[in-house]
Amino acid sequence: MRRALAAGSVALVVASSLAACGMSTSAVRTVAFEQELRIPELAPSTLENGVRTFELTARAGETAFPGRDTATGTWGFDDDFLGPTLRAKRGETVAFEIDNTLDENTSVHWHGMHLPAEMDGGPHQEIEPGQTWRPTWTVDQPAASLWYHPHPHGATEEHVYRGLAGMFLLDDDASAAADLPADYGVDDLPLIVQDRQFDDDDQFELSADGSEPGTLGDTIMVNGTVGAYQQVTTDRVRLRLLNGSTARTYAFAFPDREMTLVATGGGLIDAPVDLERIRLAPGERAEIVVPFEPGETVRLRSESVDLGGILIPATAGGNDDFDVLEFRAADELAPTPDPSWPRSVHADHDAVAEADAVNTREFVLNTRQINGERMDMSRTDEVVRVGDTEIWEVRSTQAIPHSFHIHDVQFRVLTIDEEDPPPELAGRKDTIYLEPNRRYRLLMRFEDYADPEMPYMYHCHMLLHEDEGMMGQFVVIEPGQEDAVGLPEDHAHAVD
Ligand SMILES: [Cu+2]
Repeated sequence: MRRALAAGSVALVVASSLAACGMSTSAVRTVAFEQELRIPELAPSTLENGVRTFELTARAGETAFPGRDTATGTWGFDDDFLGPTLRAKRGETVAFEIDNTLDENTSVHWHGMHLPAEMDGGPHQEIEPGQTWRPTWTVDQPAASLWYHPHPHGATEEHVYRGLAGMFLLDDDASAAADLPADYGVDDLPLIVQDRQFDDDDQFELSADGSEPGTLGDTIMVNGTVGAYQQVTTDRVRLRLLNGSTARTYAFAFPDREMTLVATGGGLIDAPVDLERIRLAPGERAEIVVPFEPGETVRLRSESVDLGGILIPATAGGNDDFDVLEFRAADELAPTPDPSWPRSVHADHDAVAEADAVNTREFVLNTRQINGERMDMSRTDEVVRVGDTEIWEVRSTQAIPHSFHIHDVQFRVLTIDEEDPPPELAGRKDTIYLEPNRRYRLLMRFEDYADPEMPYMYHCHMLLHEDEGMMGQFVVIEPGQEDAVGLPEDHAHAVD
């Protein structure tokens, strides 16, 4: 069976015989690169008494995609499809008024953000139709390319697929002083890379045939543009890559040049690193700087991707190899400096030391369960003491793609099995792809915001898996507090 997403309803249609074999559609269509890349607008905000306020409205609309006879029912924030780019500085207090004009509950999760659990926008903060949600917090973390998307209980995949997603850029002293292309939409490009499958009526269609790790669409879009090109006017361009797909993992590369990695999902890395390719699973981000020659045309590609197991590629799109975005360089390119940036004044505060870890927890992902349990909104799985540094050992024991995302914190990968992580996994991150049967040791510190009544989430970011229960909850509490969400009897956590 397949789920066709019409404008406001979910219709079931009979599966094609091809889809019945349990494999996702894996061939990506070849398209002409003739549409100018859409650059999401920077969301307007007001600044009053140190509070930067944004307004967002989740709404339904429609979008005409090239080569389609019929407009596609899509959702967006303040738009027919996708949402504006939010931007704030470290130290600012941000506030939001978020209206839900859809006819079902949604939510807005600030992926990668350090913030109070009640502001996190997970399944405990759903916004009912016609209601307004007003979260607020003070930004206190390094400059980074984060994003926002819905996280309603059991319906995250569908809401993201319909188009509710946008980028959230944070700036700080180091990013402001960096020698990095920073002209938004010109040489500093937000790139939300997604795939979609269309049904016979040109509507988005989620597979419901048991495909792993979810629907792999045959149409690639960047910022909602299919077959996109971007004019280049400088000799280097910064790409803020976001894998905004629900299931597809990409291996981004250029056919003929290296890329310089400058930031992972949680912020700038210690020093630039040249890479031939970078793998990004759903929810992961990276910032790269790419050199261009005058007058050339070149395409960013996604190459066949190593998903960590010989059985995985054929069933999970790993063999796909396709173009993503075309760059058309002008005959004269303005020069830019070599990428570099100063150390942030907050660097000592932000550093997390392995020697400070007071606790190690283990997480095993298998069959839509984490540690043998499916998500239960009334169960607290882990209780963490505020201020503690911990190591979370995470592994998937199943030969299908899984990943691990932790709300509230950015972590550092200490080791993968017993080895040091590669450079693209060595910086601050909040989401990591889990190659099967490998042990990822993640180091993090739970600063601020103790709240015994409201949990944060950790989960697989393959959104079908998340919706089907591959998620758990943790609370952050002060010493002496007790978890008030409700602990299972066999899962007692003593906190002194
Ligand atoms: Cu998963």
